[in-house]
Amino acid sequence: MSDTTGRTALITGISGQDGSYLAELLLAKGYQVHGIVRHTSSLIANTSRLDMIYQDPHETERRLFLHKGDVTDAGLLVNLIRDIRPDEIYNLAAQSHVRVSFDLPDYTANVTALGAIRLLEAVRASGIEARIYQASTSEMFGTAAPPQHESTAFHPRSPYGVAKLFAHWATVNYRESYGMFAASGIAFNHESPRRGETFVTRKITRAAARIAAGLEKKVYLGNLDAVRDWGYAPEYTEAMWRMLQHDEPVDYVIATGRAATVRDFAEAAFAHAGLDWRDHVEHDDRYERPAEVPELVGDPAKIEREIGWKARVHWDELARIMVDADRNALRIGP
Ligand code: NAP
Ligand code: F7E
Repeated sequence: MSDTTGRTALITGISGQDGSYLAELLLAKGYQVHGIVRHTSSLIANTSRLDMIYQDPHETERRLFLHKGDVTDAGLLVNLIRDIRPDEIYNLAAQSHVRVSFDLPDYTANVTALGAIRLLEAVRASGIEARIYQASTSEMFGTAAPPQHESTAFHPRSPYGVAKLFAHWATVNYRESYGMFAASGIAFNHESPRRGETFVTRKITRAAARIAAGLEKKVYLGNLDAVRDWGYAPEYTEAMWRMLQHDEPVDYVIATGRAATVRDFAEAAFAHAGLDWRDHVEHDDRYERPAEVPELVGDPAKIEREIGWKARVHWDELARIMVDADRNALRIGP
């Protein structure tokens, strides 16, 4: 790989799960890292996942810069990109919760779909030659039969999936229309101890930890039959970076290729906490979706062959990593 010291990157969604791991990775590689964080009325900014790498604004040697902003603000994006002149831009900002997107379809489209085209247009308007990573998703495949790969036909099943498909094709279109180095990673589910607490893996591992500690007795879930291909988030942010170091802008599926049901994940997580999941998991309709995506299992052959990236952590080890982290957070770790 080429020397990356002194390069500049801009990350939208830096405060999210992936954004925080990617910022750590890029800082370790010598990048100057800029991130967009949203305004909140109650906090200076929502940056708890960045605590490990926070640098005081008065530090002279600092390489992490956080900018107040929002991907719904086109002018902000243009001005920021003109000022920073990044070599690489990672568009991770999204309303990323599938169930929530059914309740907030307009908002989800504005952030997740239009946010991507605003960013692409801002790069074009600023006249710089930044390489752009777009965070596409396996949700775009929807009901397509597994294993899904780069040529599988899309059939999204939620406002989130539809919005991401718009952003995906916008990325392809700007690449083809203007010759921009813009590439989409079609990432399958990836998780970590930093996963939001309402996504199913974290909801399960957090509940297993709290039940083992005697703080709760039950967790309420929706569809236990859904099949997912769960990988480990820090490995997926490494894949994002590698895609932008490639000679050409190419779209890749990022996945482990292994399948498990929500039930399998719950069984493994509870067992690791010394519990039987059947004693603690109850069903609640409110966690079902108007349209479900039944089975997502990726075929990562292309990224393994062309980029040399391969997932190492699979869903059962991931469940153990996340349970250990949630138990440690309660100070009762193994
Ligand atoms: P996440 O934890 O939900 O993070 C989303 C980030 O976007 C947060 O930093 C959030 O800020 C920010 N954001 C939301 N609305 C915004 C707005 N209007 N303007 C600016 N920033 C905004 O998601 P993730 O799991 O890290 O995923 C990263 C990206 O990959 C997302 O685009 C997601 O859709 C996509 N993706 C994720 C997966 C997965 O399994 N994790 C798989 C495929 C694709 P706040 O912290 O202020 O909310
Ligand atoms: O659901 C089922 C649910 O919300 C996984 C996002 O990062 O990955 C994520 O989307 C499965 C679904 O993730 C509950 O019905 C059962 O079948 O953890 P999830 P997701 O919808 O797959 C994709 C790739 C993204 O791009 C998204 O941004 O689990 N499930 N019971 C439940 N899900 C939740 N959240 N809560 C439950 O109680």
